[in-house]
Amino acid sequence: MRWFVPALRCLLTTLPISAFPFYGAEVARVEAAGIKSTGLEIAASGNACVESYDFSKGQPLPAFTGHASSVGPMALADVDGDGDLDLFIGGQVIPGQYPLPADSLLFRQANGQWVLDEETTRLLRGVGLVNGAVWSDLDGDGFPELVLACEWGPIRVFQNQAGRLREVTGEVGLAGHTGRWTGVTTGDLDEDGRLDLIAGNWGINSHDQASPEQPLHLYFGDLAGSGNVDILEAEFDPVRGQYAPRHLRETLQAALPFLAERFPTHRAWSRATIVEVAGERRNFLRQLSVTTLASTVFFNRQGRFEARPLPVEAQLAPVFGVSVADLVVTQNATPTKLYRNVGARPGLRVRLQGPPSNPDGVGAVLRLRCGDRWGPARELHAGSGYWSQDSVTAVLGIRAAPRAVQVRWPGGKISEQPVGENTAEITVRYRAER
Ligand SMILES: [Ca+2]
Ligand SMILES: [Ca+2]
Ligand SMILES: [Ca+2]
Repeated sequence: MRWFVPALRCLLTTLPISAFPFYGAEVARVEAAGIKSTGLEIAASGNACVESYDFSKGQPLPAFTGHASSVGPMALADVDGDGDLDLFIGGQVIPGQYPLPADSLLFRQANGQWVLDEETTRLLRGVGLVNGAVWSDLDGDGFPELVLACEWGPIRVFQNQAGRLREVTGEVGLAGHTGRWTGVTTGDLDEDGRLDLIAGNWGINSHDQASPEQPLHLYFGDLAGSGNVDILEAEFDPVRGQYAPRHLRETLQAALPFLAERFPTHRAWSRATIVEVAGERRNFLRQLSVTTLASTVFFNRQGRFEARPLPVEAQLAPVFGVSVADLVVTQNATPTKLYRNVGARPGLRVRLQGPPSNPDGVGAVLRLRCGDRWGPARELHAGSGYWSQDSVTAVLGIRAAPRAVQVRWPGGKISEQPVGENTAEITVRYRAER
């Protein structure tokens, strides 16, 4: 079964994750020798492969090889700075084994063919339940970092060292911010030229609460001895200072019949801790924790990230799509919210004309100089969060007389183009000799 997700994107962002067995779609023009133009990759379930679609011929192209994890988000960028786009394929879940971590993949283009990057794919083995992925040049060296929104895990960051990835989640201060992250994108919210992270989470308007002092725990393991993964949701019992099962005795008993014998009364159940519920199977029990459920901005402070929760309106429901326009957040069953960056106003439309293998300039970082001051950095993404994708046309805010647009192309080349005072739209072309 396949879904043509883009046509349904507005609808799908309002639906819960459990409504669909998979998701993920990526639209970018991919033009290189041997690779068909104007491709659309579609994530599919079943054998968990990815297919591309040739719009010009109206037919599917050969599929990417599948793997055991169900495909989630995808993101395109020129990872190695050689001019063509490379494809990250996120593993969202291993069918039937939630919440065990899934594998993700990286394919690179080489001589017009997609080739599995085995070294990076090894690095991404068991990387987590990936709900969102974005390539973004967080350190400004021309090579995009890989940023992953992981459910029951952190926002993971892989630094890109001239095409080779290395995980720096701990070094940049993100390891402790575990959440049920639903999506991630980047944008320069404080206008310092460095790209900040904006990450969707489940919000704080539910019975689940989490903090570093009192994390939300999920216990899982083969409790019934059946070879399957059983899950125990837990909540903190402040009276006994321990974690207790959150569900009613009857509910859990249906899945774990031995509980009826061990806890014959509701009174006994009311005093049960998670460890007691697991009983002699406690050694099979594993635990995941989240320290925050707030959708959060992480400001980029030169190698470290500083967390700041989004306003309370963004916390009312789970966030399933994040896009920087100003900043658009789509939530489950609530209207899409637009957070206006009050420091800027809509202005100059900028379209890039990149090299033939990356015609839209995906991965380029744009800044507009007005008067003597550079405005916020804007990066062009192909894929990011959960069923959301940014436009390849950037609209850069104008607050004084515009002077010039600077473009940092994938690979690090920088070009600058003058802008007239009354210009509404310009195109910046990539020139190989720069
Ligand atoms: Ca490349
Ligand atoms: Ca970088
Ligand atoms: Ca910034």
